[in-house]
Amino acid sequence: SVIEASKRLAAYTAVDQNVKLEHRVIGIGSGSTVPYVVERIVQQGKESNKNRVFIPTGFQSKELIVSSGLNLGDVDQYPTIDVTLDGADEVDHQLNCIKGGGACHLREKVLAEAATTFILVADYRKNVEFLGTNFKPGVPIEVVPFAYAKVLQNLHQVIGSPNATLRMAVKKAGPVVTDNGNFVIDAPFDRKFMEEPYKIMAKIKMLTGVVEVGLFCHMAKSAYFGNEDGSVTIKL
Ligand code: DER
Repeated sequence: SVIEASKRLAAYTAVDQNVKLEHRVIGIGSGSTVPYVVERIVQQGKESNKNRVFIPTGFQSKELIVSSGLNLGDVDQYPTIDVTLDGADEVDHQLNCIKGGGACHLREKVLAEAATTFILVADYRKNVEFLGTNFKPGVPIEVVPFAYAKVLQNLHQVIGSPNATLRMAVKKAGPVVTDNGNFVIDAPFDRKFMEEPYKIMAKIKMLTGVVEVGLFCHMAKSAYFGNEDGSVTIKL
């Protein structure tokens, strides 16, 4: 499909421009775009990859690294990462992004922060001027199960997201449970909040019981978007 082709284009371009031979510790994100990142890295050949180690951002990411025959590492062993490549749900013109559509944003943010260089790869739907333009579920928030009702109430009554909801699973009864054993709340906000995502991220983060917020502000070095016409847009 056009969307899959644009994901592959973004991922291949990002790898070609940012994953050099001297990069040995590489963070791999989650979602449906990062498999193309791994595909392109594998194409760099066994010689290039034999001295590298790849750090996952969750179960899916770990499975992807292992099934691709790449060396698996742990963020405990490699607290500093040369380059992390990850997908995103939306990216604005300041490279702020919504992440967590795949409920993996806690470990993703750890590896984004640990990376000297953090690179985003996405299809054209994610390239927006303001967060919330296309990605309608809202800001993903990982919360401890014990506190989810309280966090929901605070979002509804205090923070300004009256339509925030607990993310329910599709192929499992009950809520989505993250790789860390927590729940996810999706909190939509009006455009005015999304003009200063850092402010709303900080407010949400202060709510007792919140583990991590799916707003990554001022973290990415660049973002690669594959376009429908086969071109690539790079935001710096
Ligand atoms: O959950 C995440 O943050 C993932 O990176 C995900 O949102 C990326 O989505 P994708 O499947 O469109 O790459």
